[in-house]
Amino acid sequence: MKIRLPFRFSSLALAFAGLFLSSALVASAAEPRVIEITANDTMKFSVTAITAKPGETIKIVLTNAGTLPKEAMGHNLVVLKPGTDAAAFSAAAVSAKATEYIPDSQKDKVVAHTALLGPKKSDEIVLKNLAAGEYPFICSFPAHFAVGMKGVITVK
Ligand SMILES: [Cu+2]
Repeated sequence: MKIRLPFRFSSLALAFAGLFLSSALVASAAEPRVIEITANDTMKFSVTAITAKPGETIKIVLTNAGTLPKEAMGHNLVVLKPGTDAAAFSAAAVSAKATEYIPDSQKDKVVAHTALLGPKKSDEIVLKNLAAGEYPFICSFPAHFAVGMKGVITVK
């Protein structure tokens, strides 16, 4: 009995270590990397370049840190498919107020988008299992793209 005890303890310890290790791995695979982006009344995204690895899942949290009303200074973050003409998307968005500046004619170009946010509001999008490519992102509120509310997610 005395001889077998240490063996039992060590195998138990190993089993526990294995459990901890596998649950840690599962947790890290399930938790996407979070990228916090703010926008404000000066019409700028705080982050304009994001890099990710193919297969990675990222969560983008957009916060409108401004104070002006949503009707005058709303912000969203629209991730477009690689190769999309972001200027054309932005131009079409001007007449899409009813759908919060996501034009029906361009919907097939959208990977994901946040809601249109008024002051002090946040929304998030999760981009799962990203394929390699350069994904433009813009704020599609009228004129904001032209002023520079744009960026790119590079997956490579
Ligand atoms: Cu904007």
